[in-house]
Amino acid sequence: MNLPITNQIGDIFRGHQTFLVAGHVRPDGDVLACQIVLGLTLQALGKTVEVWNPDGMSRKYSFLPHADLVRRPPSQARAFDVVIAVDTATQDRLGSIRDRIASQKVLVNVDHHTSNGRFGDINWIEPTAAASGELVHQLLCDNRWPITPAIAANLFIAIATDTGSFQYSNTTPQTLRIAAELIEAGANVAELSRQCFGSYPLARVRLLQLALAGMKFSADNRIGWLWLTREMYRQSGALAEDSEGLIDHVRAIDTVLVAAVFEQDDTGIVRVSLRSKSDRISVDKIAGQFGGGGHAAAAGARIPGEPAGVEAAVLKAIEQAVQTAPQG
Ligand SMILES: [Mn+2]
Repeated sequence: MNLPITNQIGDIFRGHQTFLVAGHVRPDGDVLACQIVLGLTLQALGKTVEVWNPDGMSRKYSFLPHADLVRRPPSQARAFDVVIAVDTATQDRLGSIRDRIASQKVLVNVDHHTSNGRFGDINWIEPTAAASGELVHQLLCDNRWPITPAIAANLFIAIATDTGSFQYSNTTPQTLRIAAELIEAGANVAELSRQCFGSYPLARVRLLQLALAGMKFSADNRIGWLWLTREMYRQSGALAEDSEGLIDHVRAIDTVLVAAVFEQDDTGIVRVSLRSKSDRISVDKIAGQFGGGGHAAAAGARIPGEPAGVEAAVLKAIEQAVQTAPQG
């Protein structure tokens, strides 16, 4: 008999004792909240559990209930019965966690990225889910594990952040049904939204101010992009995590179909984030040309090279996609 995957994962949870919940570098709200919820659920089952993110808990999401569960990996490797990777498309994205796992019996991979490399022993990859938080919610429901107010708050933020507050095309009727259940289970929408979307550090706005000054457009203003330079970070006092969501200011311009944000890191790599507002332009295909991936409406890549050269190559690929997109 083939058990549903949520029950297979439930059996793995029930049948083992030591667990690691792992999430991707440069964490977003979805991965951090899912990591916390899986950690709380395993604790409630009486398991020994570690929750590691290579970058630790970000300042932005430290309001999440039980945020202190999320730790940076220790310097010494440790052995676990089960490692659960959540919201993490490739093992690369686990960063420093990879060499801090001495051994594991089972690797469980739970994610909603189309590009997920299916690197687990058990892979639950569901690209129709708006957020990994939807999958974690289903895992809890199918196994009749309780959704406490703290868990509801975390899952609400997981879904609210990955859907841009329920605005992006990944928002489905099911997304809103789950959100409704989370509100019934104790998620306080107004308070959580204020903490998540209405409490930006001033330094982040200063960074935005500098970046918008250099914003550029092409293809009749259908493509908009900006750079976040190290000099801008220095001047504004912003942290790397403050860049999350800045792309929405380009995306939100009426003529823009594809928005891009470029950022040079310290290792000669340019990080590119892409957003599409057209269901005829899939930015994961553009990112894929440069070794990246993601979703149709939101994707990214890390590209080695000089800033000007990378910008020109990416812009050419975007222009190609915009020009050849079917009209409708
Ligand atoms: Mn996600």
